[in-house]
Amino acid sequence: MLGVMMLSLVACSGEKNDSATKKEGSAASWSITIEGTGKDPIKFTNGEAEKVGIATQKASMKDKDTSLPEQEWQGVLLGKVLDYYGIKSYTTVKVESQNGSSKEYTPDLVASSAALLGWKVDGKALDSENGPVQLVVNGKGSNWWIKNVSKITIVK
Ligand SMILES: Nc1nc2c(c(=O)[nH]1)N[C@H]1C(S)=C(S)[C@@H](COP(=O)(O)O)O[C@H]1N2
Ligand SMILES: [Mo]
Repeated sequence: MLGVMMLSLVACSGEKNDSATKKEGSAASWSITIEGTGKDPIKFTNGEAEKVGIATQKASMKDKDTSLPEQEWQGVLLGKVLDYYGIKSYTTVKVESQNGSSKEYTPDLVASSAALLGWKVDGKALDSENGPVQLVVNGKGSNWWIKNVSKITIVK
């Protein structure tokens, strides 16, 4: 009986994953710290991302006057993540990588659908150079696309 149930679960889970440890929708386990909320730091994980709601949308990077080829990204909208945690008023949102490089984003951009915390591009999980999670900013240059996102700071 249990065997049958497990089999049907496997059969029903949509997407195929490379490894049994990977959850559907998320490429891998990851964690991003959200600070500056006035409360304890938040541990935003791939599991929480599924609760926020996974988005699949096109994005293209700008390079000088041209748009690079459109890619299909899977991730969560940055604005939706902040909504999920009830984070409302702020001056900017700072997104920081593992190596400490960062950029600050305006409330308008954060609330728009252009800013996505992405972990999959064109159906493939990000490599270790860019991922596990990269900030994707549709229509902006590469300096806006922070790789290896590890911390988000709410600047009040
Ligand atoms: N983690 C991380 N992401 C980053 C940076 C960085 O130093 N570290 N630099 C930014 C800048 S200024 C640029 S121009 C692009 C460079 O990305 P590329 O090497 O893939 O062109 O990454 C952006 N994202
Ligand atoms: Mo850069």
